[in-house]
Amino acid sequence: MAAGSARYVRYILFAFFVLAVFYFISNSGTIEPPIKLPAGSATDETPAKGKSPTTGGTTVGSTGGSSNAGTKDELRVGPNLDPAEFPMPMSPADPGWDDLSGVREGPRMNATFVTLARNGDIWEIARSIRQVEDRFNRRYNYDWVFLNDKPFDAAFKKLTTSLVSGKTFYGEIPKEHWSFPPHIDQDKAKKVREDMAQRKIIYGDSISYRHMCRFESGFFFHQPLMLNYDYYWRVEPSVELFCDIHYDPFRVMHEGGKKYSFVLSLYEYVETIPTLWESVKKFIKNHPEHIVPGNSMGFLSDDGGDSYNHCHFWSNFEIGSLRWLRSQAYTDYFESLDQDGGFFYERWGDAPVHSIAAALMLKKEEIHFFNDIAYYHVPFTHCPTGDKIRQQLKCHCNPKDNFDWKGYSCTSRYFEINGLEKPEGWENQQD
Ligand SMILES: Nc1nc2c(ncn2[C@@H]2O[C@H](COP(=O)(O)OP(=O)(O)OP(=O)(O)O)[C@@H](O)[C@H]2O)c(=O)[nH]1
Ligand SMILES: [Mg+2]
Repeated sequence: MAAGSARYVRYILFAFFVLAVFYFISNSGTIEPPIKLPAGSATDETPAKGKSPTTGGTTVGSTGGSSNAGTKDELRVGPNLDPAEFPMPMSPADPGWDDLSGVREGPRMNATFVTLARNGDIWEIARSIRQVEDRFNRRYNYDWVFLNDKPFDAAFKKLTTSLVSGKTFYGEIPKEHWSFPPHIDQDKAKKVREDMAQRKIIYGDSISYRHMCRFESGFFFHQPLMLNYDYYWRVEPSVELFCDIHYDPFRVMHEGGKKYSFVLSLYEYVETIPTLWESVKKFIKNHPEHIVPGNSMGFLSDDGGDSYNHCHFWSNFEIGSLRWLRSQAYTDYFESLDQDGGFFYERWGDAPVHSIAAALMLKKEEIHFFNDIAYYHVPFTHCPTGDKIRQQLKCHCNPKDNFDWKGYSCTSRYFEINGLEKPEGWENQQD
C-alpha cells in the first residue's frame, strides 16, 4: 500500500508540473529567440535634450533631432579636443572606418551648413537635408543656417528643425543685400533683361535670380548668423549625396589648410558673363597685392590670363572658409566687380565669381577636390571613379552618370594644373 500511495503522489506531482508548464507557455505568448541589439541602437537612446530656442537678432533656433548613442555631454565631442587623440578614418584600413553608428567622438570645427531658400522650397530642401544627415551629419550634428529674403514661415522652420541633428537658425536678409545698389541704372538693367529673355538665356529675364547671385557672391558670409562660424557647407534644394562620408570634411578643410572646395566643375554660359574677365583684369591691375603666387590661373586661362576659358567650380556645392570670404582681398574683389555692374547689366553667376577669386587669391593647395563626396544637382553628377571606392563608400550613384571626365567638365584641367593622378578607369568615362 505504501508503494501504491507513493505512486499516486508521483502522478499528482507530475500532473501538477505539466499543468504549470502549460500555464507558463500559454501566458508568455510566442516564444522568440532573444534579440541581440547592436551597440547604439534605440534601446540605448538617451532622450533628446530639451529644445532650447536661441534668441536675439534674426535668430530663431532650436536643438534639432536626437543622436542615438548618448548625449554630447557623455561623449567627448566639442571644439577644444585635441585632434591627435581622435584621428579620422580616411580610408578603409584606418581604425573606426566601419563605425558609422552613433555620434562620432572628437573635435568639432566652428562650422555650419548654410542654405538660401524660399518657403516654397520646403520639400526640396527637406530632401537635401535628409541625405546630408543620413550620409554625414547625423554623426556630427553640425548647425544649419537658413537664409531668406522674406521671413521663414512656421512650417518651414518646424520641418527643417525636425530633420537637422544640429541646431537650426533662420535669418532674414536685409534689403541692402537683396536689391539694386544705387549706382545701377534701372533702365539699362531692364533692357538687358528684355534682350536676354528674347535670346532665351536661362534666368536671363529674372530680377530675383540676379539678387540671389549677387547675395551669394558678396553677402551671405556677412549675415549676423554666419559671423559665428569659420567654415560653411552650402546646400541647395533637391541635391543628392550618394556615398557615406566617413570623415569630417570640415576637419579636412581646417587641418589641411584648405579654404575652398568643390565636387563639380564646368564651363560657364558665355552669354551670361561677356565682360566679367575684363572686370577681373581691372581688379588684378588695381590690386596686384591680392593675387597670390602659386595660384590656379592655369585653371581659368589658357593664355596666362589674357582671356578666360570659362572654367569654374560649381558653387551649389561648396565647403569653404568664411574668414577668407570676409578677408580684405575678397572684399576688395567683390566691391570692384559690384561697381562694374555685371550682376545686373549681364547675369554674372556666383559660381564664376567665387571660382575666379579662389583661383587667383588662394594658393593651389588651398583648393580641395572632395572626390569622396558623391553629389548631384540637376543636371550633373559627381560619382567617384572606380568600383572599389564606390563599394567602400556604399555609393548608390550610377558610374555612367559621372561628369568628371566628360568634355564639358573642367575637372581634368584641375587635375592637370595640380599634377594630380587621375583615378584608374577615367578614360572610359569620357563620354
Ligand atoms: N530666398 C530666396 N532664395 C532663392 C531665390 N532664388 C533662388 N534662391 C535660392 O538660391 C539658391 C540657388 O537658386 P537655384 O534656383 O537653385 O539656382 P540654380 O542652382 O542656378 O538653378 P537650378 O538649376 O534651378 O537649381 C537655391 O538655394 C535657391 O533656393 C529667391 O528669390 N529667394
Ligand atoms: Mg540650384
